[in-house]
Amino acid sequence: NHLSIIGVPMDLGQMRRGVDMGPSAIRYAGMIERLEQLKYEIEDLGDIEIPRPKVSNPEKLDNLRNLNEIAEGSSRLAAEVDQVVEKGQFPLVLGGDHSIAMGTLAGLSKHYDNLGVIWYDAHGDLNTADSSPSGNIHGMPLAVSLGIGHEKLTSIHGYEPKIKPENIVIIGARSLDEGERVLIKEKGIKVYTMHEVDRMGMTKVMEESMDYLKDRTDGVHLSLDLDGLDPNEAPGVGTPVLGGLSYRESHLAMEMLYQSGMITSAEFVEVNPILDEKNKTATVAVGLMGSLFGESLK
Ligand code: DIR
Ligand code: MN
Ligand code: MN
Ligand code: MN
Repeated sequence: NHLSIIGVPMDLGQMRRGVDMGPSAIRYAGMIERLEQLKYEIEDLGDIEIPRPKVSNPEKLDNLRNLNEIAEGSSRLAAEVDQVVEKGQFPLVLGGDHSIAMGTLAGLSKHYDNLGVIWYDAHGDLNTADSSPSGNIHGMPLAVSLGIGHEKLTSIHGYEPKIKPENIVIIGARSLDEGERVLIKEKGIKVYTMHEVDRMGMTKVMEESMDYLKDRTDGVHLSLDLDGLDPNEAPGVGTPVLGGLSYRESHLAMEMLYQSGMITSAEFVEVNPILDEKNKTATVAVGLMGSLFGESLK
């Protein structure tokens, strides 16, 4: 019942500045006060230091923009997350763009034989330098964590792979690149696209996802990209995609995860207050944390 909060002011994994202010925006939206009411012991460990790229026009080394800085920042995050888990505490990581998930998973996964991952996102984040249309590393962390990608990234924290394809569930996908579709098929990764959410309803999607992960994993990390939600409800994200998960579906999902008791770590990423409307997206993120940590249940 001890939450350790780690901010990661990372904006190098994509092209739109401002997402490095995500951790501040989330704190400003009242996260600590909200979680304290839920009888958790909260420790805010502050922000990880992220190296700045040396040139104003970021190098797109091998179609991997800011590779070295991201690898370095992720290693620092991995070390911090590792320590938190070592102490038996729950790591709650605040992004920052989604490239930080490579570091989070690197720090977590050595503590588990079969770490499960729920990837709540409009995107698959399963690109490699070869398949990426953008060269943006925030579109690659799930592939990297499977051990697929540039060695500087797959080897973060000194081991690979971090996770197994059969321990992943992607929820909310509606923008998948060709190479990502191939990888999903090839590895048999479980995906609930918006089509399935619409057809089955969020209740069934979550029941199935949790059933699926329950027997095969010994811990489950929630990696929640705010662009999984519809941009009407979470406008402060760098790559909005119409037709997303609703506010209510998302709260339901968080409440069901809380009731299951299976979540052992979490991260909330891609909050960009510069692109936001009056800090709406950070406020949504804090609300979802409230539900994930048991707010709405008596
Ligand atoms: C796209 C966008 N698939 C890419 N990815 C995003 O650049 O790889 N991930 N926005 O969150
Ligand atoms: Mn993402
Ligand atoms: Mn996304
Ligand atoms: Mn390798």
